[in-house]
Amino acid sequence: MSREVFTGDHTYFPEINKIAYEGIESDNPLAFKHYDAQTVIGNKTMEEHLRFATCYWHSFCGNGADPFGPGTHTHPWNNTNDSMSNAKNKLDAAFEFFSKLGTPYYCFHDRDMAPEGSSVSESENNLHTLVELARERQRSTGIKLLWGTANLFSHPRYMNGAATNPNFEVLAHAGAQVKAALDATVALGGENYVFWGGREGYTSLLNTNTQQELDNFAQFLTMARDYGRKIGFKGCFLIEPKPMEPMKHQYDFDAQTVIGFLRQHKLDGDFKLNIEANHATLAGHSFEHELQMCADAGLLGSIDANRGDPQNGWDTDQFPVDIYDAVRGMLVVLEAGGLGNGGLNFDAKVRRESTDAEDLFIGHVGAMDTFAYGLKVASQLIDNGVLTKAKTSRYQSFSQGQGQKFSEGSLSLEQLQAYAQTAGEPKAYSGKQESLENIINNFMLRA
Ligand code: XUL
Ligand code: CO
Repeated sequence: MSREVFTGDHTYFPEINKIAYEGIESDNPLAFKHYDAQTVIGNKTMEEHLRFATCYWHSFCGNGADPFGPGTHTHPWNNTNDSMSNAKNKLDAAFEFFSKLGTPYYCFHDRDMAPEGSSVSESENNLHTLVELARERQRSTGIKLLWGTANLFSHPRYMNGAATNPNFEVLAHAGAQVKAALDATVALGGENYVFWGGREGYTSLLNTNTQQELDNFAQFLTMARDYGRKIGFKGCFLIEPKPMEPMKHQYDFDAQTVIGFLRQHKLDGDFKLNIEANHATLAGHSFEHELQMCADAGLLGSIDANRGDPQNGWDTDQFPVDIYDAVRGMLVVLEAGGLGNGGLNFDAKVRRESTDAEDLFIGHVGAMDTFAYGLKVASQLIDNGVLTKAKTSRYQSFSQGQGQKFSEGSLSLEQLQAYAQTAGEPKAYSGKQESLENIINNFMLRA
């Protein structure tokens, strides 16, 4: 067991050292039990498979405020009256956190990193100043940008949407913000650029022309894609589906809705999807269902790893600790060939009542262990082949005889009818769900 001595900055989290791997016998809340960055699973290290990212907004901007009361988390980087000084301090705190925790990536919205100014130009200048500093911190720590994005939902001007706003003046502001956020992402070597459709949706059909809003949305994304490619962005554009909240109807409802939209507007060559676990469950799906829909379409881009609360119908953004969910999610990811340019971004926040500075580290440590465990078990299941074999044999009637002809498109409906007439009543085959579930449990209990 190596105890790495942390040589970086100790200003904002002086009590916390570099988080080390101590193995499953450890009781240290500030040590990894499963995540050992350099352990090789299959053909890659855990670090390369999982590509963990810390998110800037929940970790360094959120303060525990809710609709019923103000923040409960006091951040030492917010201690002056000057928003630019606070933003610079926050950047230092963020890079101290990433370095101590060992997430190789981070993600941010423009307004997380730099405050909005009183004009488009002032906002752009603020962002530019912070991006230059972030570039320097990235260079000195080796930490990289998984994705950048623009916050097109907090400012009151976006109350009726950004790219789907009924007023062109607002859409133009959103365009200016996306341009600057793309410039920032490229300057920081970002590997992806995300669009989460914050207020892209509507509340009432009585005042909404949905067709025009969706056409405008596609036009806006096309312009952003063209500009990104023009300035040399080689990464992936991502759309993050969510069915509701803040709007009643969100246009990017779920994976299949977004996949259809991207294909309809010929954006599927440049865009993939960023699947968030809590958004999946809000849409009435499971996390792994959403991942599978993307994988089937060849559009699995990245993951916002978190979880909802089974009793609450809103986006609680809790740290992912459900090891079963992680196994099922990682099975889809590994079978799809991995995350590619994407990663696992912890779009998660500590609870309002979790007020110690160490809680933010502990939340991430548990989440990283959960996915490291999921990766280990999923990889063992795939190597064993038991699940693949069961699935292949369930569909084997399409690999031979008339079934194969059907799959190849060389049977007519009349031929299907003629076949059914002679074949007799089909034999019943068990789906074996309980058996497969028990196999997963057995692998988990042994891991
Ligand atoms: C909101 C959400 C966002 C996106 C980025 O529910 O998930 O934080 O991930 O805008
Ligand atoms: Co998210």
